[in-house]
Amino acid sequence: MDNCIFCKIVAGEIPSTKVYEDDTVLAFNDLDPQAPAHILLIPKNHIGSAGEITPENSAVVAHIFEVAAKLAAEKGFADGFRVVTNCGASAGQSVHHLHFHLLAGRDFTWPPG
Ligand code: DGP
Repeated sequence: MDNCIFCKIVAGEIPSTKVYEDDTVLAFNDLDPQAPAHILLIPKNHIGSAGEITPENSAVVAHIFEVAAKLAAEKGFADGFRVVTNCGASAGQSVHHLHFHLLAGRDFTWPPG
């Protein structure tokens, strides 16, 4: 999609520190880390947000969670990590391409702010 930062990262037009890639999913380090480990997991195909997940495109979401579990285990965070997606401006979504934040390496509070 034109003017989507994460589509440009998928296309290699914007550099990123990739930590995982396959045919449908890309994971890379967040530019502004909020924890010692802060990885973004995205579908390669553009989905605007969690609010646009449908029966037709939802398979990649399950795959993203498989990748998140694999990365957390590989990096030694299987005992405690957080996966979160912000949907809409009022929830803090700033990039309108579905992404899941995988955060680990520190304690987290609940509820989030
Ligand atoms: P959110 O606020 O939930 O939409 O999260 C967007 C995240 O994307 C935020 O933590 C910062 C990150 N981000 C924005 N632009 C870039 C970029 O060009 N590269 C990388 N690696 N991360 C980015």
